[in-house]
Amino acid sequence: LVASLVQVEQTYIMVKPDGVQRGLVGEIISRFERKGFKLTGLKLFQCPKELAEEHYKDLKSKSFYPTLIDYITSGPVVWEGVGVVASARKLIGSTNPLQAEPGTIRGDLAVQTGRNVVHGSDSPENGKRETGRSGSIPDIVFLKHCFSCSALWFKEGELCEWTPAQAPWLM
Ligand code: RTP
Repeated sequence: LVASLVQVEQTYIMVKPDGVQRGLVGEIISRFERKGFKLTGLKLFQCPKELAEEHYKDLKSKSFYPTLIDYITSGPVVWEGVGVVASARKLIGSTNPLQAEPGTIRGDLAVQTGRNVVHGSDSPENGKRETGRSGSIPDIVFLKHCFSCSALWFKEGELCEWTPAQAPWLM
């Protein structure tokens, strides 16, 4: 058994409806895979209004809130890894795609703030709130089972625990 001492985080990455409709799911997932993060949960579904309202409750006073709720409907994925929350935000780029750097997902693939193709948790705390997982999970070789969770976007049993088959260059 090999245990890892590094801090592992979880983030909730949502491919937003425009990303799904534009066929960018594979491209966005691919960027996180190539970066080296581990996919632990993936599902495609129509987001209920109540869930969208709970997810974006901090933005309730904003003028764009109603259109934001209308916009959000499907396609969440979860990634975990060392520093994945901050790293994912960099891969995603600025909220306004016109300010997002070339090379970032929004910088390369989006134009409008209201159609910015992807979401990423903005803190480890919100990563836990959105995925149901938190903190460092020992990286135990040969252990593979469904992980229990209950959070905004994932129900108990919807996240998996797995160890990459190859050498652990990446988390
Ligand atoms: P997200 O939560 O979706 O990852 O986005 P973020 O942190 O980069 O930006 P945030 O300020 O939390 O805004 C959440 C989402 O609301 C939409 N938005 N529209 N029309 C507007 O001025 C406006 N501002 C924000 C975007 O879809 C943004 O991602």
